[in-house]
Amino acid sequence: MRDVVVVVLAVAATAVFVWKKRRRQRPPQLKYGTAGFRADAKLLWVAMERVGILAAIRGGGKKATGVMVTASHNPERDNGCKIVDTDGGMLAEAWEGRAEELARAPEAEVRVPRCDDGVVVVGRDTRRHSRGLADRVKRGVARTGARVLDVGVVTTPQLHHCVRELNEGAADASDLFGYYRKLVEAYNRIVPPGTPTVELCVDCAGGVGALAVEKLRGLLNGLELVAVNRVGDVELNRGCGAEFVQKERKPPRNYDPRRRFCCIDGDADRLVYCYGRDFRVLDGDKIAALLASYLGEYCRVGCVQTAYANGASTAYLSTRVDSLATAKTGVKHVHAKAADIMDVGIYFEPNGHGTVLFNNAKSPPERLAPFASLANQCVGDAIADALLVEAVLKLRNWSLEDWDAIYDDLPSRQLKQKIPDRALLVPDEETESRLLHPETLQLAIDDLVSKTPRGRAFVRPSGTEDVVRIYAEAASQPDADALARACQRAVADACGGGGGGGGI
Ligand code: G16
Repeated sequence: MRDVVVVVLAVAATAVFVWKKRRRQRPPQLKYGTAGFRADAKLLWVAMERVGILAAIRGGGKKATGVMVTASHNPERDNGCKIVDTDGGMLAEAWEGRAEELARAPEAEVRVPRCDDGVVVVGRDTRRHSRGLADRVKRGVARTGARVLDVGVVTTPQLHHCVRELNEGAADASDLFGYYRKLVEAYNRIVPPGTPTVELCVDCAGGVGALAVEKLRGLLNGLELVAVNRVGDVELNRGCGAEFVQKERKPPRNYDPRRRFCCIDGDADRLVYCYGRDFRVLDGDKIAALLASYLGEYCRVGCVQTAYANGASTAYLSTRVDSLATAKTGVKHVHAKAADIMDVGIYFEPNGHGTVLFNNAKSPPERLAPFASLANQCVGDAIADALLVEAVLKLRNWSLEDWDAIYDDLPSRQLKQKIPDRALLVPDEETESRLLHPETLQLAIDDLVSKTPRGRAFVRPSGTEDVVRIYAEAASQPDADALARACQRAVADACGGGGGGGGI
């Protein structure tokens, strides 16, 4: 009997060894998506080591870069990484192809250059596999000779901040002291001491944002932050958080209509607000409108939206900002455009991802200087954005209802559809709101839109989830729902989808 057990164990060990070896030799063909690699965590072990190598190479042996291990708004089982470039922003698009090549290469073909004086800042979210995957990133960095600066569990914007600070000469930004000090000092310069205190519940989606919220408790004039849905209270991003609330338009877990609420996502780079018993959502469009209307009183403001922006927000902004542009979905696209327009460039995707860029950062009008310190200049930052919103609401003396009333959203609906291969769908390069292929599917959508009062709809493959996203808006909610469902059926018919839909 003992011999049989020994043989079985030996066979199992050999099988695992062979499987691991094969996986290293032929890693999965991952695609660099909207915000980096993202997949089921089990598929990422090889890719993460390669990402460590790539990040070190990108620093050129001189500058700091960063890797954040996170799948952000995705379910707990997924993981991924966001690679942070030397300026603290997202990895330059020109490097995405190189990242893909490296992640997909058989081990025997990987050439590792020396990057001895480089630094790679490595951070991670709270997923159970994030620590192990971060270790793989570190192993990749070590292969190049570059130094690893492990900042542990941090929000994505905090990691971006560390990289930028290091490259701007900070000796060490890893304790995040400078990050919190900057937020607190800037906010307290806008909101004076003695301002009546408002409590803001922050639905942290079961993720890392709760740690940042706790750090800020008791430090902000007239604002008491309370972390709701902390790590361990709920399953990450499930039934709570910015993505759930914005897409499903349903209250997050532990919502209390008597309290002021905002919701962030699993790595704390997105923010939406919600309120009331009839549950109203103030999404990224409304945040952009609030900030643009205030800042526009003092300087020239430009705004960048994506095709997902609600038509009513576009109409509102078009009469209030000096420049309004549309970019493809993804922070990397909207950020680049916003950095190029007017004195202040504001971008927010409706899902809550955004920030305010002070393009004349060295000389913002005096009144706006603290806003320029408060707004994260690298990437969307849910915590910084919540402080911006609260500061403007206080300056305006507005309630959430006052803010919500600046315009009425057009009824809209977002759905998802799983299909066997979402690469079949090729959207236009400008705004991703029309399909170049399959043409018949685009014609079918055009036909559905033409029959819907004030209808607008488009479909595009997600770059973070294995789904096709469907967006529809119309004059009434039943019409928007019907248009979205009809587009969903059209996608399934054209691309062979079965099940996996969702959203309503
Ligand atoms: C990421 C990007 C966002 C984008 C979102 C959805 O967010 O940073 O800019 O809007 O994915 O992208 P897609 O529609 O391609 O799935 P996060 O918060 O998940 O990192």
